[in-house]
Amino acid sequence: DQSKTGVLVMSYGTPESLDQIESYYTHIRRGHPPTEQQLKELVGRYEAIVGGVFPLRANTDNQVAALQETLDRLKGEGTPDFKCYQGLKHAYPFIEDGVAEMAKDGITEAIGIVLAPHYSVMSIGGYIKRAEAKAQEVGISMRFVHSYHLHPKLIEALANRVSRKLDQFVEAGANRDQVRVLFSAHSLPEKILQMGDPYQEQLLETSKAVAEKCGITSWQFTWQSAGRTAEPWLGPDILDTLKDLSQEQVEDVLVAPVGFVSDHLEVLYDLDIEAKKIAKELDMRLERIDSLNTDPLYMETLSDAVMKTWEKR
Ligand code: FEC
Repeated sequence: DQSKTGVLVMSYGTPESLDQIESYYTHIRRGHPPTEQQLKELVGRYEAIVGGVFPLRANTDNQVAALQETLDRLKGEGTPDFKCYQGLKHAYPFIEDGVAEMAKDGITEAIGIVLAPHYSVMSIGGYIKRAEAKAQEVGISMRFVHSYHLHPKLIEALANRVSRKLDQFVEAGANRDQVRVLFSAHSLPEKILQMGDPYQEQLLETSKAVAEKCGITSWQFTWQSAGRTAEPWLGPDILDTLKDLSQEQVEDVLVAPVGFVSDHLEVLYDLDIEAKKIAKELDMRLERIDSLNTDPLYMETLSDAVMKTWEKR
């Protein structure tokens, strides 16, 4: 259908059953299978979050459907009909499958967007490279949204969530200013800094904008979920940050994982289980803001970014 403009909505991807974890992990490791021990640990983490259910699978489906509805609803005069397709980095349907599907439907023009707001050559750059290569192969002209980390609606959605949780701390007897807000995101290898990568700066910009919007001064940024490899990763890691905060006598911590947009392993395990356990040992109260998932403000952020990129074509 040539009258439609494709929207390739890209996301990380997750296994769909416990027996798919090994091939998923092998894909993440660029074809190198994990050791038995590594595999066992990862299976254990998935089992700990929800026992055999992979929440990112349904969450991505829901986000893509909600974006389609939002694009249909906000379509203006002169905007084309957009049709969303899914393309995942490490699971079916892969990025290449999504592009092939668009070609099968006769689409010749498409916009690509990733369900992650901050650009790094190692994250968003990787998605774009694969989509672009496949698009060229099948003759689709594609343009990409590179980041949307300061979109006013994204900042508003995140600020609402931070404020809501701070209110709960206050209801439980804490002083609002004494709650330390920890903005966090997935760590990447330190070498990205030498490459002039904007990832860290964009994350700090989002954190600052959200802090300003909710009028908080007691905040800092920290990394999480660093890979288990020998090379140095960006730090400090949240588990070390919690230990430092305990030394500073901080008792109340609110984590805002602004680098993630959905409930999945890195939030449900790394924060809700691992970080909470350390906080408990340190006698701290740790809460986390709700994930964006299909928040209408997030969907409008995505839809606006898609339309702006289409207008610039
Ligand atoms: O719920 C789920 O099933 C998937 C959760 C999940 C998300 C996610 C997002 C990001 N990652 C990023 C970078 C890396 C780098 C490596 C790496 C490794 C893993 C492993 C699992 C995993 N990641 Fe992930 N990531 C998720 C899951 N990630 C599982 C493998 C075990 C481990 O190391 O913990 C290291 C690869 C290597 O070995 O070379 C680098 C970045 C994001 C956020 C942006 C995005 O969503 O694309 C960056 C969700």
